[in-house]
Amino acid sequence: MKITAITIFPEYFAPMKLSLIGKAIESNLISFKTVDLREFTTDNHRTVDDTPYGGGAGMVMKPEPWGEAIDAELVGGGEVLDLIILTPSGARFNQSKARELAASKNLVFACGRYEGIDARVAEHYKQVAGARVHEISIGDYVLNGGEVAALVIIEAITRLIPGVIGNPESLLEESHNEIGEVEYPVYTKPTIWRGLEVPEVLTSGNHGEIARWRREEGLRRSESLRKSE
Ligand code: 6GU
Repeated sequence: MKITAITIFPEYFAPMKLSLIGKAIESNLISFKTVDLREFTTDNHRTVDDTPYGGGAGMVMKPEPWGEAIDAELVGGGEVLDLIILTPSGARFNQSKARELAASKNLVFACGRYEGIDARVAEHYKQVAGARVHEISIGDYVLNGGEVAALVIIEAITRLIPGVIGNPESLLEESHNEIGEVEYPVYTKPTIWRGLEVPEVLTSGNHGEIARWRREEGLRRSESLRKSE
């Protein structure tokens, strides 16, 4: 999988060299690069934004640099390009979208800033053969830009790629939770910590009882989460 992030702040992606993702890049399971959007401007000030048509507060990202930067990722690519446009007004990201995108060979993240990217950029690439456009939000709150959201999505996607995480069994356990069920509470040694004990069933050695307890605790947690939503 090839991953590209187009941004005016490439430094935001420094954490990509850390931990499991960093190792996956080193071992060529995935490749990652940033593209500085300003490299695709043509004026002396390297302008990427302008005032909104129709008026209003804030600035809008100009379409031309985005078009040039994204086109550069399309050339020579036999693989379909999945263009992910990060925007608070996109479709909410979830585990099933992560699974869908984990099958991509070529992911390009367009990290908008200010009030967003001129809407014609998404419109244009929806009509381009060889590109699939995904307008995505990571939740109901507003961030300063798409960079942090892109990092979230990259982590959710790459850990689904075979070989990226050390223990594939944990992926199997998690897959039970895609219908919105959260996981059961977990414990490790010591059995008593600050007066709090590990539930007895977990030290009983009775695997049937343990499985049942975990199922019930998971359900209990999901129910109380749903009520607080
Ligand atoms: Cl993808 N971008 C921005 N700017 N804010 C967000 C978001 C994305 N997802 C939630 N809030």
